[in-house]
Amino acid sequence: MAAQSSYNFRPALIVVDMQEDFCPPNGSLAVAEGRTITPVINELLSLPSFVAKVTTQDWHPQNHVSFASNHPPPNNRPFIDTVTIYHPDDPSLGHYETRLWPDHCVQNTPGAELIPELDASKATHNIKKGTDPRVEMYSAFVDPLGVCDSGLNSLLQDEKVSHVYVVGLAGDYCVKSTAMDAVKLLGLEGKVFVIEDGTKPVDGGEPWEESKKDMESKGVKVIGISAKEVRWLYGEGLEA
Ligand code: VGL
Ligand code: ZN
Repeated sequence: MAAQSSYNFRPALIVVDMQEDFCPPNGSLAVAEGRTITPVINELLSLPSFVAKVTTQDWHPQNHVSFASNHPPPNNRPFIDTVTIYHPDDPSLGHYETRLWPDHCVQNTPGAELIPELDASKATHNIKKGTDPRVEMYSAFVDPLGVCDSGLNSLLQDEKVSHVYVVGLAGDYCVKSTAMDAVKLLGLEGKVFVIEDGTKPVDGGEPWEESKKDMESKGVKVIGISAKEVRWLYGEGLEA
């Protein structure tokens, strides 16, 4: 493969859901070691090479369909049970199974805030997602049935983004869906990178290995912080 040239390198950074509820010690849906990735993310946020730096926030109304508390027992155990979500306009337009969670990231509550140690002031944009109570939306772009569009796709298209770097929480849910949608919606096969040192999964071990394979099979590259694709951000390895 030819070296990446600097004149058509227009990378974007997406920092997914670095919110209190996804972090120990008090988050209702805390991802193990979720806070520990913040220095890696802050280093990326400090780089001038990104044409857009987007933070996202899971931003649910209290009556959100993904909250176990909004479903009747006995099949409403958080982390364990699932529900079927139908297209809100017409069930024949599509449906999907989705996992139930504890209440989390309720709009305008402390749990929905970005963690204070994240350098969020360096971001150029903030995207709120999961605001429609009727649908689950892991991707920062759209929900699985195309009911809600966050505007992120048109934002990145307007900036003529050539490569997308995705970090944040959780690796196996919102980071994964966001990265796969970046490939699909922006047509960036092989140019969307999940930096593994900048994410943590809900389910580690073998499920996380499977998630990484799913991403790779959809044109996402899962890379480490020392990869050449990260060095490009420092102007290294780019041809004039
Ligand atoms: C997420 C579960 C529920 C995430 C959001 O940000 O990965 N996971 N809502
Ligand atoms: Zn959520």
